[in-house]
Amino acid sequence: MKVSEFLLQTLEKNGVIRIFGNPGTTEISLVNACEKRGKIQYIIALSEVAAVPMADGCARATRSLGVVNLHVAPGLGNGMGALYTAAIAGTPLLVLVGGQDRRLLHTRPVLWGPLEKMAGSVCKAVYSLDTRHDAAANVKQALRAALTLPYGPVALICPPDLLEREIDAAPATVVAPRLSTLAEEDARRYARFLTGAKHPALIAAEDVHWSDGSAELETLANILGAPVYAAPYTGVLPVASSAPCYAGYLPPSMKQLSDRLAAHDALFFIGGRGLRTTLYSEPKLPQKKAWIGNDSSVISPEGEFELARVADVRGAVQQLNILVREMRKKRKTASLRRGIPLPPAPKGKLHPSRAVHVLLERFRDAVWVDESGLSTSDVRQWMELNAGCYLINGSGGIGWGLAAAVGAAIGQNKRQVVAVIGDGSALYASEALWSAEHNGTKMLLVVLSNRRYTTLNEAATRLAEGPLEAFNLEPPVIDFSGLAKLYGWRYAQASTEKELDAFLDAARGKIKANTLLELKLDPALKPVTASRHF
Ligand SMILES: Cc1ncc(C[n+]2csc(CCOP(=O)(O)OP(=O)(O)O)c2C)c(N)n1
Ligand SMILES: [Mg+2]
Repeated sequence: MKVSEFLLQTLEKNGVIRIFGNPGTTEISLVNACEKRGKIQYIIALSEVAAVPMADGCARATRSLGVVNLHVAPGLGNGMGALYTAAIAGTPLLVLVGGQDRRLLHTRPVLWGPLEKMAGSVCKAVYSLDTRHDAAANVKQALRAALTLPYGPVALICPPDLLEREIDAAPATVVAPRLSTLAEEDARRYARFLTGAKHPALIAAEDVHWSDGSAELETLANILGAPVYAAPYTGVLPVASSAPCYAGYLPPSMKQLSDRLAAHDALFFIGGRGLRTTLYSEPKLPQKKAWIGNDSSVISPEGEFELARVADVRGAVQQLNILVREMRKKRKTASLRRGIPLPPAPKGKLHPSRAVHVLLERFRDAVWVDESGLSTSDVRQWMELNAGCYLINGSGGIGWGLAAAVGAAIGQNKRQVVAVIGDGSALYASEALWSAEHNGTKMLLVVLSNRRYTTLNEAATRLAEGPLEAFNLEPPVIDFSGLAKLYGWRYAQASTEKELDAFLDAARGKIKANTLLELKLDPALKPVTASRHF
């Protein structure tokens, strides 16, 4: 069979059902093979900045490998920002990069470029189909690497002349190495670490999601009577935010984070590679610390871990549950989520905090994708979502959320997907709206129109003398009804609470056609938790 057929059938045998991509001439043989076999769906994105987050969002929402196809050097270049995000958040992604026909490489054809170098800066490994003899092995090796923890993007460069070559190889499932649970003595050490503490805190990251370990983690928290915090910028909610043990997201600043954790005498990090913070402040985490997770490149936030083991997170937490239960009587988990009163309704206006609150109430069972700028901390304050049902970029790189939500909606077509996106963030890859409509999703996209880069103004209040004119996005006022129209979406707007309630009452928790709901906000009204932002 041709190498392209071998590639496709190997993906099929390993459970892949869709490839997101923006193809070119060099990918025609792959798209052709997809259409002919009719098993893997090739989902067209209108740009690479949309294709990569779509594949990433779909992978996270379905807890499975994402596959994305990018066109040679400029396509890979366009996708690199989002590949960076997938790498930081640790999403398993196989990135099929179209190469250039090697028979004319010596002429420096257009679209040629240093693909290995480019992909190597944002992927955990890069493989290439080099000859007829190693093609099958490299396909399998790239796939195996993508399915091996710690997850991240893995590139496979596919020159079109090689995709057309005949090889004699049988597609098969690949066996990725798995992590094992803790050695018995190590498990006891961890159990002693936890039971020896008066007020331990559990700090969870993406590894919990990928190992499907949120229920076990919740059990551990309940046995210990300990809260679970989501580590700053965790890309997928690791434990149900409706659970009494859920204590919220940690803020991405060491100062604020130290304050939040001050009452704890032991910190148990479950997953992650370290604490992702943004603006500098001195770390102050004198507590004893232990870590368990998938990635041995983890760094301790301050001082040293007492214990650190690479292990299967779900299995290890299950072991700890048994041991800790034997060692300690069940304690009651007191909720550490601080209640915050809603601000009063402003006359004739929509308060961003009240809007976020009511949306969360009405779409409790949805998959939420949040890139709501300064409102993010409000979303986290009130969300009562299931584990795995709240996604953020995880890297700080905006322009991911809208397209990732489209990928999530394509992957989870029975679930309601709600994306809450700032007006600035909504415009980096908005062409993903076309892919949503083309694939028949029924999403709700809420755009928070404050006509500002408000987050940057908030930062400028700390880093400069105050808000800056450059962060003002008017004139012209961006008319989101035009964006909805462009891609065949329904459009609704609300600038008062009454209008928002009317929309939500009519929807009754289920959106029947892709709808862009524009919330027209007064930029002077700040989200009530805005000060938690940095
Ligand atoms: C890829 C990328 N480019 C630029 C930025 C810098 N940045 C951070 S917040 C922000 C503005 C977000 O604006 P909006 O989505 O309207 O939310 P708001 O701050 O108004 O709540 C920008 C440009 C970034 N984080 N990532
Ligand atoms: Mg804005």
